[in-house]
Amino acid sequence: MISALLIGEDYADAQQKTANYDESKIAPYSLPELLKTQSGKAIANAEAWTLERRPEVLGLFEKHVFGKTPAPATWGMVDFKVTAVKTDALGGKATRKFIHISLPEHPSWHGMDVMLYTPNEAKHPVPCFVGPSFGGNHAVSNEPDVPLSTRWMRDSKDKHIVDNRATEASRGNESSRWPLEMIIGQGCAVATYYYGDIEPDHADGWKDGLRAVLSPKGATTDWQDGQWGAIGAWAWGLSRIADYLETESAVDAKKLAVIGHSRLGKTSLWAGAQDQRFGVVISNNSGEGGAAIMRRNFGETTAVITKAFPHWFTKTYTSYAGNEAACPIDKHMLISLAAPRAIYIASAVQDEWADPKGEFLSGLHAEPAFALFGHKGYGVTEQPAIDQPVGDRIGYHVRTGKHDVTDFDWTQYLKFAKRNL
Ligand code: GTR
Repeated sequence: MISALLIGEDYADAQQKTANYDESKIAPYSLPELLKTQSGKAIANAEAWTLERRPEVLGLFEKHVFGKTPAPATWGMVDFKVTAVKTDALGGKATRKFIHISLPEHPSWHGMDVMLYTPNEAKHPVPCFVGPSFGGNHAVSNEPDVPLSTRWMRDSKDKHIVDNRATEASRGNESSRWPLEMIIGQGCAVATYYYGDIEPDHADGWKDGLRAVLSPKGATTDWQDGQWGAIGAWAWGLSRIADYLETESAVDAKKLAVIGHSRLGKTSLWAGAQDQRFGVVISNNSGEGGAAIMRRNFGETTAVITKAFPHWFTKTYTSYAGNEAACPIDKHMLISLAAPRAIYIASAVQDEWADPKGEFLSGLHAEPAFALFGHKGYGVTEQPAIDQPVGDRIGYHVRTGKHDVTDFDWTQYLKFAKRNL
């Protein structure tokens, strides 16, 4: 398997030399019909959507893209332990808590460490953003007393990851993507965890993670079609944070927004699709395998992503490489799974690899599902100008700049979440 992976120079070539970035070279395609069941029955109202089509679409994503999340009986009890509380975090503006989440029936899983910031000024429980990080809690926060993650991380000179471990110099290296003071200043909370707490992000990472722990064959599991991949496992972690937040008095657990960037944007979409406690779902530059229409041959393709990152998906997904038309889903259907809740899709103009237009189109073609509930989508049919957010129940913008999460993005998410939660 390893030898077939698309890595290093081959991956750079796929991005820079062989990928199509020419709109006129996109072959014509037709999207699977959103408001028709697989057996051809028209879906005409919200009830039929909720009872028939939504579960069917969710099942299609389980079967063909992300795999099925095991049933709760598989993991059993979930334990929450508050390990530290600091009431004067962020210069006194916030309370910071660490919560260790573990599975008492599966002690071989080391558990996950959630970092929660809540605003001290709040008089009532507040809305909360829930999202995974690439670099760990110490990378999200600049506060020097945040414990360094001790989990596996990909070596990186820039991020000061040495021998697959974070170092003191890694602190704050993701903080520009998590403007904690701005979020707290707007009266919202934020809860995050390191995605590697669930599973290290490489082809064999699952052997040292939750998927092996929960699988009867452990690290010798031969993953089958329809069984969960890493994205499914990371998304599971987000739902466990929601479980905890239901017990947290500073947070209004009826007002949760799930957020993620890039591969973690794919994760956020999948968490939001499965777990309807997330009233707002946010996809930041999620691209291929996320919000981008897979039938558009622009930027990253199914062939590239399933060769570079097969462990993210269920096995079946690979069979759609170069054969997207055979796949019974496209990503407008992933967006539609948020209905009647609210969803925001964000692109960056220089992030062509993620196909900004394809990300826009998935929201546009999801609108009929929202309309069944009387909700408006974008309110426009063409991709808006740069830095011009649009949308009501489905939000969208394409911002200036590169693949990243910026204050501009967060400004829109805060407005959108407050309006829709
Ligand atoms: C890229 C991958 C994208 C995106 C990104 C990221 O290499 O091709 O689909 O997920 O990684 O997560 O940063």
